[in-house]
Amino acid sequence: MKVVVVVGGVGGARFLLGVKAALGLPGIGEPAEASPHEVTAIVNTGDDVWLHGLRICPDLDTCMYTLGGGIDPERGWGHAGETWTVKEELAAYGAEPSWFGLGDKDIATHLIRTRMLKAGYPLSAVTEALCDRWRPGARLLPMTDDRVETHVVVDDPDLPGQRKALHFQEWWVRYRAQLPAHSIVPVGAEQSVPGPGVLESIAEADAVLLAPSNPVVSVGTVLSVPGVRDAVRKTEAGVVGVSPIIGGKPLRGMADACLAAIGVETSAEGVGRHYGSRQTSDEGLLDGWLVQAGESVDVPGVAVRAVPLIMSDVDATAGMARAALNLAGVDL
Ligand code: GDP
Ligand code: FO1
Ligand code: CA
Repeated sequence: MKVVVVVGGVGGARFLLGVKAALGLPGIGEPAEASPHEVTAIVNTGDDVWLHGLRICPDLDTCMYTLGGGIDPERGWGHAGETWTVKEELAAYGAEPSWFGLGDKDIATHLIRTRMLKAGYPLSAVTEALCDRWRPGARLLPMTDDRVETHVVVDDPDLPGQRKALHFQEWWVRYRAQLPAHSIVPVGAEQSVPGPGVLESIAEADAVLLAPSNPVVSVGTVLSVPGVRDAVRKTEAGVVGVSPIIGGKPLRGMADACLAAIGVETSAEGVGRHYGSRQTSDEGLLDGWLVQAGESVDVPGVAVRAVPLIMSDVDATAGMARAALNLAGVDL
């Protein structure tokens, strides 16, 4: 069984743990063993940023550390047991940006990535090399090897009456998405091409799942890479999405600010309709849509099922993944 999952960071990574468990693949710390099942994650790289001369790939690292057992579970990003000596030293120099914290252990990842990128290796090869250590038990494919960086157009906080495009990280981390977004743009996406294996894995999948990731700056950015949306529309696999919105709110993070920017209501129904039906709409993606148990949602042309969607532990998440795979027509 080949399962492809479109993911961002925390929501995507936690969902991947459930997909692996649903397929009986080894969990964190368990030895790898032969399996007929294979999980491929297509990971958003629009959050990526150059800082202090280092290439940071938050969603790839969140997936890698989560599946590899190194994530800080409370923060949801960076290493468990992190120390912050370099951050403090940078602050003592007055080095900017001071609003983004790189942990000491995390910096080792960025040093290796940056060195390999500068030596000419594509991000996909760098990611594979980093995964040799973390052994996530799923293929982590960057959506593209090209530079795509999400920017957010806001009213300039320093120059009244003017607009300014901020890197997504500045909007999200520095301003906590509190500056209303006029638009959210994946800069570079139009010229980008899908990373190695991205289109092939979608075409060959038995099921394609859209994780409960941010619909705009995670799943939406992956879909903005030319060819990806088409591949999802055309695959013979069933395509099922999982709502990140429960009771009209994102479970964590500021996805509501992103949805407002593209004029989509923050509700399971709003996001389901935004993704749309593969059968009855020209741009739509979904055959099935999972929403939280008890919610009543209508998405024309899409089979909607309501199941518990809180990823409180791996067992609960595996239940969600089983429901998604089942709705995609896969018998486990
Ligand atoms: P990010 O890149 O770290 O922001 O993470 P993602 O884009 O992968 O996922 C963020 C989304 O995950 C948020 O919009 C949350 O609503 C959603 N999310 C987080 N935890 C849960 C959960 O337990 N259940 C569901 N259904 N969604 C969740
Ligand atoms: N998020 C924060 O809120 N503050 C930080 O200082 C921060 C640092 C950071 C470093 C490496 C990394 O991989 C992620 C980091 N994040 C931080 C999380 C991350 O930038 C955002 O939550 C995501 O990009 C949104 O998905
Ligand atoms: Ca992200």
